[in-house]
Amino acid sequence: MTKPLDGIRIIDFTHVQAGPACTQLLAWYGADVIKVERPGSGDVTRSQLRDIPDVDALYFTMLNGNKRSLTLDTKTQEGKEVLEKMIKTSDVMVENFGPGALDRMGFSWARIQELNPKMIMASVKGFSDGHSYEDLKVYENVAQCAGGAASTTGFWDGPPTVSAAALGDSNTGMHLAIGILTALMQRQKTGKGQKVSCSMQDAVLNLCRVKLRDQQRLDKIGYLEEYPQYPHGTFSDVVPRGGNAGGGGQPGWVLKCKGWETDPNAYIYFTIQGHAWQPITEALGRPEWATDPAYMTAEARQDKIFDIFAVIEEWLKDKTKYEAVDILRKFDIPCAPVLSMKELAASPDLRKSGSIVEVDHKARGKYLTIGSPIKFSDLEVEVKPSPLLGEHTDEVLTDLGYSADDISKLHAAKAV
Ligand code: CAO
Repeated sequence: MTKPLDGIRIIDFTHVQAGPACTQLLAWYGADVIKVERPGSGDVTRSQLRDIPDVDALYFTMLNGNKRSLTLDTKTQEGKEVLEKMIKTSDVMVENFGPGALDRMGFSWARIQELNPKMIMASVKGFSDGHSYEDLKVYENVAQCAGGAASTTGFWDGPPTVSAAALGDSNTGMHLAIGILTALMQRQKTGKGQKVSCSMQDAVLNLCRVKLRDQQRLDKIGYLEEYPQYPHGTFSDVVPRGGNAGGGGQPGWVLKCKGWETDPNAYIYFTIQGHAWQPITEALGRPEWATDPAYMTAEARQDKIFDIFAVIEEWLKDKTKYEAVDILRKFDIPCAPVLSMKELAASPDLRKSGSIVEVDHKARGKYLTIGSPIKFSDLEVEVKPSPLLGEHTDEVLTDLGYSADDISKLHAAKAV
């Protein structure tokens, strides 16, 4: 079966998470992604947080499936020549090195355009070009702090907190993938390549847009009615951390269920949708609240929202998170159990949908990885294991037109 990105060749000059997450997505959808790695060591994640000695770590295998691996020392003259040939014959080059690394290697955007005017050059950096922090190297949590996620996450009496979700890394990679696909579409019309950049700060901020909304509301009226600080607490002039409050105008909270004393995830998230108040009162066995003016409207409920949550927790006391959701779903109440990674890994639903898949790696054997979160009616995404370091070096060089003799010379020169 042909894949949508069949025929698109991508030089994958990425490492760690942000770049590899982007190129893995494109590889799932059919692009020929050639991961270019330094001979001997490769992407640092191959050896980071290993669970099996001398075997590629899960950090690497889960971000580099469906790719080919070429080792190439691009600081040698021979290595640079191989990269030049690759640039001439590829469609896209993706990189997330520290600022200036590619220029220092001799592959500025101007040089790349000279080699291949149709090339789409895609970069992840911590901050955008021209930003006063543009020279900084950036990892996930740095980006979460710089992009507004940390200052708005956590509880009001605690420090800024980062999320476990890779808002800086994988999220920026997803943004970049959209940019690359957009540039490919534009190239079909113009015949020209272009440079596509996405900064981790911008990608985090894009996901924090409701907090920028809140800053402007706060500036104007001095309070934010959906935050736990309202109406009993106080607001300063910056968006506060709101704990587990719902950010979209529907009050919600994480509530304890049966077993919370020993199980750290025996909780559900419960949302009080305005128009679902009547079913909520029914579900809770408090039908009188539906017609009581002190509870009937969202406005009337706001000053006692935590008393209401306490009543719901009382109701949840003898129900597991699954039992609770099974009852509440009948009343159309938006809610879900808080699921642990162990529960997600074993979830039959996620296995059935291909959102978590098991693949077989040459050295590691079977492991779980994330499958495509995007589902298509006319594309079956096959998730393949990650390549060993340099597994496809000779194959890629042969594709580029190198003879067996030339390839031996490149090996001897330690360029590959
Ligand atoms: N052959 C020869 N040299 C190679 C090479 C190859 N195949 N691949 C990489 N290199 C060299 C680069 O040329 C560069 O050398 P110089 O610094 O001497 O010019 C060096 O390896 C890589 O540098 P780096 O700055 O990318 O690496 P680092 O480990 O110091 O920093 C990181 C890592 C992630 C902080 C930095 O790359 C960065 O800020 N990237 C942009 C933001 C980003 O994507 N961060 C998210 C990472 S995911 O958590």
